[in-house]
Amino acid sequence: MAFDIRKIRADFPILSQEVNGKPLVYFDNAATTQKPLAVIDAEAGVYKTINSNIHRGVHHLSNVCTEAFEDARKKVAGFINADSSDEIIFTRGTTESVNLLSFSFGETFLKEGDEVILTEMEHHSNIVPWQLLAQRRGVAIKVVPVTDNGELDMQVFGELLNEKTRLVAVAHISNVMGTINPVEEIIALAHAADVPVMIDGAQAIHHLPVDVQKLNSDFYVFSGHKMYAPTGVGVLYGKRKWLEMMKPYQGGGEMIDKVSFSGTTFNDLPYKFEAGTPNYAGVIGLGAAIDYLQEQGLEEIWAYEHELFEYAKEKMQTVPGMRFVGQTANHTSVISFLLGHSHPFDVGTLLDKLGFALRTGHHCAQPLMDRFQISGTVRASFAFYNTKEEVDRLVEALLRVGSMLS
Ligand code: 7TS
Repeated sequence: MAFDIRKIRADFPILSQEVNGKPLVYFDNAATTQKPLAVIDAEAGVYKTINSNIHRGVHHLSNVCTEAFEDARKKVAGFINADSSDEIIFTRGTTESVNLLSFSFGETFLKEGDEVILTEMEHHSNIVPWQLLAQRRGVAIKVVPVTDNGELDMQVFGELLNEKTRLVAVAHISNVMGTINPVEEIIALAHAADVPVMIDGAQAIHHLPVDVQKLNSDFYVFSGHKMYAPTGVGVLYGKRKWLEMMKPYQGGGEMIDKVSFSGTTFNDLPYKFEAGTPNYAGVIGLGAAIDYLQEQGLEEIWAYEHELFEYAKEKMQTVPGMRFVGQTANHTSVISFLLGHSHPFDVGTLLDKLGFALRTGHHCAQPLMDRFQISGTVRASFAFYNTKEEVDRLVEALLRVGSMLS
């Protein structure tokens, strides 16, 4: 299928508007992506036609809504090639998935003196839940450093792995630099030491093929809203053997088998981890996002994004004073930069006046900012509805902003 960018952009009504009197250029896709009509209509369609609480009813609407919800679970399982849809736990997003894992895995397997390995480039949501666990259970956190060019120091990773390590939790792609981490190698090394691995796929799930069985990752987490689906829905994939052993996270309806005051037994997977009424409209929207991506052609999307990213890197490099933060060969979708000695906030504010949506600041990765001794960056992040013309406009705008601020 030919990649028809005009047709694709027509699927995203939000893109065709003006901001500050200029056509909007949306380059904040790492924060959240825009939604195609197919997703908006699917979510609205739930409320228009089948809204009913799931799993509990004998009546028609409840059954139809439950079927649509479970159908979306199968689509997610297929999308990441999970062995079974029982291994797909729906959450509110990556953050809740990490909190679930740190709590349930921690309460089940970790004790004082055990170690968890993280990296210096993690998003706060893959740091703070582990720190809370560390405080609760006396667990130590070890951190893989980042090299000057923005890669993980794999030698130190090898040295940190030891008989006290219980889990490695690492981003697939850095939300600041776009570095694609060598997750296959990390998983192989960790498994050789009998240590399971959680991959934070928030920035990867929509930019790369993710096959959890091929990766052999024990856990893989991501958010719907970063992959063109509604906000408020996310996924924790876990291998059945771990999920079955893990204690529940939240208690409530749906996650139980039998409740009595003399003792409660829990439901089977995946429901054991899905207490309460879930965001079924969002989950059904996530299923629609997967359908939409597959209809456009994943290979075509990834090839287009790659070309756009390479184009942006090359063009942006020509702007005087341009300094990229993180320069690895193996990176994608995100470019963090500083412009001369200008404050990122000033650059972002002036770009906003020209119609550009870019993010500035620490990007919820303060340890990484400390590593590079900077307070923040300006970040451009791309999606398949962006165009080379938009990149050209950004470069022109950066030339203007650069001369205004110098
Ligand atoms: N992990 C990574 C790598 C992320 O980029 C983010 C969000 C999260 C976890 C948390 O995801 P959430 O959906 O639960 O919030 N990253 C960003 C960002 O870079 N700008 O805004 C949100």
